[in-house]
Amino acid sequence: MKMITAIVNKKDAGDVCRALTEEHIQFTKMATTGGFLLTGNTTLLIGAADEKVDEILGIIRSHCAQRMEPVPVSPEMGANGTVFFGQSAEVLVGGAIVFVTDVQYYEKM
Ligand code: 2BA
Repeated sequence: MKMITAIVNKKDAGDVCRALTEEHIQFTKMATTGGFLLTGNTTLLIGAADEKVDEILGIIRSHCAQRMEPVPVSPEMGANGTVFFGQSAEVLVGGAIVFVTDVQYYEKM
């Protein structure tokens, strides 16, 4: 058995969750925050039989998109006391960040 931990852009999370449910794949959904951009994303925990992993990764892959997201910039004070925003930057986010780990033991109590 494997544990799939998928960090999904919140714009894609609804589609990914719907597609997993349609295929009767169980998951737990957590509201999480990216450490760099400090914006919300969704982390899915999916316990799955080894032979289901490729199918699940395919579902996640086909419902996630890569996007350029702005990096927040701090306002700066101009020489004449006016406040302005420095040059904005962007980073490429997602589609999804996925970790697949071995499950040593599983029991439904
Ligand atoms: P964030 O930490 O908010 O990062 C958003 C995007 O910012 C990242 O996209 C990456 O393109 C960029 N980025 C992150 N840290 C950076 C840094 N120190 N310098 C420059 N750019 C940086 P993704 O790589 O697609 O990651 C999307 C989200 O997935 C991340 O949101 C984080 O919540 C999670 N994540 C990514 N890699 C991870 C890892 N190794 N372990 C745990 N979570 C991870």
